[in-house]
Amino acid sequence: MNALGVGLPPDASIDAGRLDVVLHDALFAVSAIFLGCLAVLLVALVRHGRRHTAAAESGATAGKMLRSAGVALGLLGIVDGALFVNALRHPTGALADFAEADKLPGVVRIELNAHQWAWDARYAGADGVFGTADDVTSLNRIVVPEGAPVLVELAATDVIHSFFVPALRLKRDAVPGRIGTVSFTATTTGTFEIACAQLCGVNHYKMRGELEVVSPSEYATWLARGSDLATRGYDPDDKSAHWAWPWMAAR
Ligand SMILES: [Cu+2]
Repeated sequence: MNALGVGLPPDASIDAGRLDVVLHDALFAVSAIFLGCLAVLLVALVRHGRRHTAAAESGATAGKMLRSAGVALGLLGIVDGALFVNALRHPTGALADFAEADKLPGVVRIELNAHQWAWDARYAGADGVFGTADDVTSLNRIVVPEGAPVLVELAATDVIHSFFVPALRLKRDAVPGRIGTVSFTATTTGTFEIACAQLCGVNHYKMRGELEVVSPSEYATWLARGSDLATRGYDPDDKSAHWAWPWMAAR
């Protein structure tokens, strides 16, 4: 983002830069095509004025068809070719595959429950199992360590919401009745905005949260303390607090 507040927010994940390249290349390609179309229109305006007598249209000839096909293929090459080349230029690792990424060392697992109008986050705690007394829960705030792969399972309990973290270039719908998945690796410590990107009711605008990226040691401290507090405050009769689901149950 520049001084005028125009452009993309600062990137804070390993994937953001790759997406920015695609966005910028696509914008460049679309702008070039747009200017080309304008130029053709301009030439047509000048050449086909009042005094211009149109030559008889002879119908589709092989030459014309070849020319049209050439233009169509050229446009396809410019737009999709740019996307394809960028996809090859930055081959992605295991994070493209959620089940594969789940096996990575140091992976952070978060269950995120979207509802009108907040984000409920849950960490499995010291025992690594969701839905137990030592689960760490957090409202409108996700804490993750810098440099670690983070996997998020995303649910919604009422209407469709959308988990959007602009600094990560990450957006995924949270659909009632389904568990969605997203993964990211944050590269910069700091606090970043979480927004709901799907109009979900009158207080949609309030559905903001914070993603806090901290050092691995700070994260370990935060999680251990949260797990400890959760265990001591655990109330087995408070059913509404136990909204967890088994990790990777949807697959
Ligand atoms: Cu929402």
